[in-house]
Amino acid sequence: MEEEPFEAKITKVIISEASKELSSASHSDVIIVGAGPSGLTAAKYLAENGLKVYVLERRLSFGGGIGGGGMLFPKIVASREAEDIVKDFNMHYRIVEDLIVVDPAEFMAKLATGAIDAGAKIINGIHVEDVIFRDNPLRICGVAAIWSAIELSGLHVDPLFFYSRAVVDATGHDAYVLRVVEKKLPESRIKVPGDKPVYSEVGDKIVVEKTGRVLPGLYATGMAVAALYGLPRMGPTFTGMLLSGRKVAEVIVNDLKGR
Ligand code: 48H
Repeated sequence: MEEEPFEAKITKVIISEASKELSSASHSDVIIVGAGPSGLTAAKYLAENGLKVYVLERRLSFGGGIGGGGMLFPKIVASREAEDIVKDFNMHYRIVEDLIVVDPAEFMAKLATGAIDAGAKIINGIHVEDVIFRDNPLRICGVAAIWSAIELSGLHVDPLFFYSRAVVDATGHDAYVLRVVEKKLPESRIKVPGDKPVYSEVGDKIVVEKTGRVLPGLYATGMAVAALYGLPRMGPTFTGMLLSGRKVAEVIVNDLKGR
């Protein structure tokens, strides 16, 4: 037989390696939905604790709302309470008027690198459309997902399943996973009123206080928490997102390692 053509090898390696990866993702410890600041922060701290973590992100990039800075002005700010997290991710930063200032490109890149280096896997182009549940007692044990391209095409294609011990809604203002549970599992009694108008200091603090388990197996972090509890927005300050991501990781580690 003739030597394998280079093009055939490219295709074969991509498909077989991606299949291995997706097969492995079919059963994990934690599925994080959304690769924004809270999801990526959670991913790093979870993976550092030895958990098998996948981040499923519907876009072909990561960072969620980071890239836009404030009204597209390319700087990210956070309060100094988050300085240890910024240091954990090896970000370059300046302190201006007691605020941490980071470039959005570095903020996104370092959050993703920190998560990846800790062992978490980020898979882009996957849209999470549903959850997997068990009843008596009610618990969430994974997600159903589809390629984002299929979702955008409007084709009726059944999803595949990613079973996990914990699912984290890190989808930001959309609170996509929580809204699915609100709509399709009324016995969960989850209501998602959406976030309140801006009150930055308060919003940044309560979002962290309220971060944690929503149902057995289901957790929320970042702006999804604000949407769930009707908390004030904080605008382009990322303190709450970083602290919320770290907190949800602590809660999950405690829950999963305790079992
Ligand atoms: C797969 C999905 C799905 C889905 C959405 O919006 P994000 O940046 O989320 P957070 O909560 O980490 O950060 C919020 C922050 O960016 C922000 O907007 C702030 C602080 N606003 C304050 C204010 O006052 O406005 O990222 C969420 C990610 C995005 O990348 C989405 O593409 C992704 O989740 N996503 N991925 N399946 N169904 N839904």
